[in-house]
Formats: sequence, structure tokens, C-alpha cells
Amino acid sequence: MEGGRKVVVSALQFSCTDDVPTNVSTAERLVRAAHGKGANIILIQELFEGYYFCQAQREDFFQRAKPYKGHPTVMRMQKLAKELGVVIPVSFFEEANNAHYNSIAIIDADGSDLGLYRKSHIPDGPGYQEKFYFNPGDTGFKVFETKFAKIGVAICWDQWFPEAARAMVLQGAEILLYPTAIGSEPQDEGLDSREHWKRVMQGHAGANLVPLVASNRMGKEVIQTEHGKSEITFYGNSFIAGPAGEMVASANDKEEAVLVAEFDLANIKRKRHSWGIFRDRRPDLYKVLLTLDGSNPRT
Ligand code: PUT
Repeated sequence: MEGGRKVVVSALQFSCTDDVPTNVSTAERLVRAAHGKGANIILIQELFEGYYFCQAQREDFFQRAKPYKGHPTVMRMQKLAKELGVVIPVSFFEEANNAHYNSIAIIDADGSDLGLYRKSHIPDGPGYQEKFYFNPGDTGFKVFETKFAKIGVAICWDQWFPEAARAMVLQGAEILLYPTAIGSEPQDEGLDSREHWKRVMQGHAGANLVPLVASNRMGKEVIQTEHGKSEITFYGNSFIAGPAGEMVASANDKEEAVLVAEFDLANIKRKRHSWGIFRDRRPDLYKVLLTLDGSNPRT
């Protein structure tokens, strides 16, 4: 029988300023703190280099995008990952000639870059106007073989789609990671999605029998838009769920956080296989999932 394979995962959470060096230094400080708590795989929140600029549709914000090759924050995190021997997915606004993506580079524990995932599902709506900036990602859902585990990494709005989580686990992901930027909704003061947000992802963990790590920014960000000021209060609530969807570690909406949790991936794999979900799937009946309108009468 396969022995234990222990991995410690971490979710970071902090308030962003709109100054890149400040945010990158905060991320580095918290990565070091997570390493100090024994973490092997450390998740930083989505687009942590600055404010969540998608509150506004501003031409000048395209200047925030940088090419993947030679990206200074990715390179700094490569150095840090190598020094500490930890895995760090690094979220950034990518410029690729005339295309732009909401991307994440996966840095392995030796500092090598294992490649890129580009966010597939791009939201739009008050406060979260991502379609103005980002092309829909063209990488497809991916898994990355890191030193400590095979990980599936998707980004924010992707977390609302069970298809994305299943696609990553089908490819062998042993842990799912989601960096995020979500909070208040400018069009509806009474709408607080945090519990919904958590339950949906806990469902992905439970339905796929894998641990799941979610890192969200926190704090109020005010952005000058084309029509005046807009503000969002990001609700943090970063968390780590276990393979039954159970909450293992969670943060609140006000405090910086370095969450850690240890999992035995060999034990989880045994339980995943013996539970029978991946034996009893019927992909021959799921063709309807390839349609937008559900029209597929035979399956
Ligand atoms: N990050 C996108 C969240 C959208 C919430 N309406």
C-alpha cells in the first residue's frame, strides 16, 4: 500500500495598495511567513500587484499589463520560490502582443516556471468589468506537476464552474487552487456573496475528493472611473477545504492571513478511488455539457 505523502498548503490574504513594489513586498513577507509555518505550496490572491482595476473601463489601465517573458514579479517570485523551496502560483495581467489575459505562472520549488494558465471564464457586470481588459484564456484547464503535488490552478470567476474543477481533477489534479478578487457589489449594497462563494468551492472539493485552496484580497478599494468614483470592499474569507468539502482553515474579512493546512495526498487518493465517483462517471451521457443551450435530446 502507498505510504503517506504529506503536503502543507497555504492561502495568503492581504489588502492591496495601488503600488506594485508595496504589494509585491507584502506578498513576499507573507510567503516567508507561510514557509515559516511549514507550507510547501503557497497561494497569493488574484492580480495582487495592484488595485482590482476592473472596477473601471480605463484605457490607461492597459499599461498595467506586461509580457509573460521577463515579467519582473514572476521573476522575483521565482527567486523566492527557489530560496525557500516552495511552490508559488503568480497571478498577473499579461500582455501578449495585442491580446491581454488574466494569467497565472506556476513556479516550482526549484524556481523553475512550469507554465501558464490563462483565465477561461471572464466576468462582466458592475464593478467587475473584466471583459474590457481580458481575452478569454486559450490554455484550457491545466494541471502542473510540482515538487509536492500535481496541482490544478484556475482563477476567480472560474471557481463558479464545476466543469473547470472536474476537468482539472480528471487530468490528475490532487489539489485545486483559486486566487480571487471578490467582494461587495456596487449595484446592490445588500448582496453579500461570501457564503455562496465558499459553498460552491467546498462543493468542488467534495465532488472531486480533493483539497481546495482559495485566496481572496480584502479591504476597500476606491477607483476613479469614467463616471466618477467606484468602490468595492473585498471580503477576504480565504479558506482551505478538505476532500469532503469540509472547512479546514478560514480567514475573516478584516485581517491579513496566512492559512495553512496539512493533507496526506496518498490517503486522500485511496479514499477518492474507493468512493467510486471516478469509476461511475458516464461521460457518454454528458455531451449536453458541450452545448450552451442544453439542446442535446439523445444524451
Ligand atoms: N471576480 C469576479 C467576481 C464577480 C462578482 N460579481
